[in-house]
Amino acid sequence: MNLPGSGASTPPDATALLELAVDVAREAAELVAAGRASAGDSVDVKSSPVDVVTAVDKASEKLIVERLLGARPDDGLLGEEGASRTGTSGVRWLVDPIDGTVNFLYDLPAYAVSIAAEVDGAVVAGAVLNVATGELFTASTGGGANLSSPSRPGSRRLTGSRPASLAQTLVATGFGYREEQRRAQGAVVARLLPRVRDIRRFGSAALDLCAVAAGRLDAYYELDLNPWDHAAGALVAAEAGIVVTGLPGRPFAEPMAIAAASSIAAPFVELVAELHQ
Ligand code: LIP
Repeated sequence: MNLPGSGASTPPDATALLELAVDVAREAAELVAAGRASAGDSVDVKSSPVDVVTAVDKASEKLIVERLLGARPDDGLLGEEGASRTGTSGVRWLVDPIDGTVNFLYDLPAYAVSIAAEVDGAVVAGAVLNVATGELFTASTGGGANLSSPSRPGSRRLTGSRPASLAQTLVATGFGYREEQRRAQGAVVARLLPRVRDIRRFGSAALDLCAVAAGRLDAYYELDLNPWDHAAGALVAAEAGIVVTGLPGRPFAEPMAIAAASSIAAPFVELVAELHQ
């Protein structure tokens, strides 16, 4: 979709921003899928020996940046692999070229291209495309959350799940890349496990948040995520009626990201707070 090429970007309209995010995510997903077999050929490390980035992550980000700023030259952008630009249009893109890079490296089918558009600091449109399955999660403010998948025609409106109690709640979480952080996070999981139905660790915050929106999980929490990890997925969850919040008195993802089905959100937030005292 070509926006008017007048040099000045058109005023931000959430639906138009979402369409652009989807178009670009689809193209980036093709590149990522084509690079899967050679993912291990070129791997660098970032914050720790287990925090990796592949040449495909970098190529995906380069393509996404070119497409988004090609269509909207006055926008800002922040990408996981270093792309950073201050715009003049009031729109900023939050880009994770491959969320779940370790899964990508191991060919575990849970890695996604995640693109979100923020207007004046608020996320208004988001697309998360699971490259391995082709499932596309989308949302725009007030427009609801939807899932379209290659195996089903059309798209499905997402409304989350309704677990009866905390003990019946299926929880996902994630861990950082630093040893001492992982030790602390492991200790929290040990205390959480007897209090909920079970735990899942899928390895992609963007897909975890979308799974809560789709009712495939009842709740998710994770510490110290970056804006590109959660921006699009958190909007999908919120537009599906999921409670998206931080610890009591704290904003979402500062530092705790919590997404929970409304039927258990209050006791779940309390429990996560208790375990992180
Ligand atoms: C990943 C997150 C995941 C977290 C991992 C990692 P990446 O992002 O999506 O939730 O547990 O440690 O941060 O690095 O694959 O883009």
